[in-house]
Amino acid sequence: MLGEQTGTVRAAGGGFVRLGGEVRSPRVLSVADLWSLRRHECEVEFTCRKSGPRRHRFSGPLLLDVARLAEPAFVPGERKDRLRFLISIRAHDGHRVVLSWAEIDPEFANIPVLLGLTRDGDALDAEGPQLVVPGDVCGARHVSKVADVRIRSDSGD
Ligand SMILES: Nc1nc2c(c(=O)[nH]1)N[C@H]1C(S)=C(S)[C@@H](COP(=O)(O)O)O[C@H]1N2
Ligand SMILES: [Mo]
Repeated sequence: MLGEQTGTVRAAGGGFVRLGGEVRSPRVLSVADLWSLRRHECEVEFTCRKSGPRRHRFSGPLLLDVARLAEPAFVPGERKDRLRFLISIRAHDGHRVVLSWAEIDPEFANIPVLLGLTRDGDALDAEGPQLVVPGDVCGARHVSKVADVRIRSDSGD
């Protein structure tokens, strides 16, 4: 459901992704909401220091399209304003990763980061979507079981 629901995410994974932070339109996205967005596909290869080489195929919406649903609090049309923003991704098991907005911004690095809804052909509906960062050498940013996506600006001095 796209809407104003702001309750907590189910503790044990899957079901919902909370989307918030410095945004005009925070929301809780259901798996069905994510499936309703335009899907992209990608194949990634990475090496984990612990478990060795891996290759997976994912499909799902762009993180950019998901993040835009929340209407990040940018100054409209100001490219440099967007450079202050970052995206924090948190998984149900506590694994956390931060991206800069510029990594996914079409006017900067334009990396097609996905929120994968399928991995190797299997739906991830029960555990929740998986962040996929094409081009990464190590697999640690391919965060599975995503629970929270928070958009924030650097307001330090
Ligand atoms: N939620 C979550 N996602 C995670 C991790 C984790 O600990 N928690 N580990 C990462 C690391 S270090 C790697 S190498 C890959 C492993 O992917 P695999 O399941 O294909 O081996 O998942 C990544 N995603
Ligand atoms: Mo890893």
